[in-house]
Amino acid sequence: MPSSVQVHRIHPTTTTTTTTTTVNNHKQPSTTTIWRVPSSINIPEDLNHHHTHAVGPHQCSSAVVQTIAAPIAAVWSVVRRFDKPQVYKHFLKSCHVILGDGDVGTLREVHVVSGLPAGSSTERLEILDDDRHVMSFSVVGGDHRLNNYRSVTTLHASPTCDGSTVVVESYVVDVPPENTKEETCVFVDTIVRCNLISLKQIAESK
Ligand code: A8S
Repeated sequence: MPSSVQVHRIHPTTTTTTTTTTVNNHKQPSTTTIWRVPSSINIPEDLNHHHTHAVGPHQCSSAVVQTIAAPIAAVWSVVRRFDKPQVYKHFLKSCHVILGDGDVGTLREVHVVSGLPAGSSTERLEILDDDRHVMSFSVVGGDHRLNNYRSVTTLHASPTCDGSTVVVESYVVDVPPENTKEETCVFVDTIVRCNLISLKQIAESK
């Protein structure tokens, strides 16, 4: 059966720079990679920097893109609710705001459904831009393996001008010591892809 769902694993453009850092008085080279979404994904110029991540040697970064046949306002009304991620993130069974009132700096604690290598996660709202449709959060604690996770989600009017919305969600995260970058990206991409497919279903039925 043909599917209208469009999800892409992005092959990024990266720039690697080697810098020297001093640890315990010893100079050590360390490599930071700058990750960018490829130009084939038409992200408006003023939003591009949100998907440009500095990726350390033990981190990985990727992005998922999803087209949704609903207006930006309908998609944004779901994405902007930092207090209610479980509405479309079906790996979450609950969410409680532990600090703040929905502005930048608000902290939430989410609990994950059973079967995943995680129990809970404490997350901080980093960006909520209602004009440009940008939201970002970072993981600041919890009981899981995705240390220093940070994601940015931006919504764009589709370049086909058919009233649909393109969602771009990119992230950077530490690679757990016992995993490879590839394994980590496959794991996270799968979660993000499932979330965006569910976001599509909810926004399209509004
Ligand atoms: C999001 C994205 C991710 C959430 C991950 C990647 C997570 O909530 C789940 C399993 C984990 O192992 C880590 O947008 C963590 O929520 C579902 C608890 C952080």
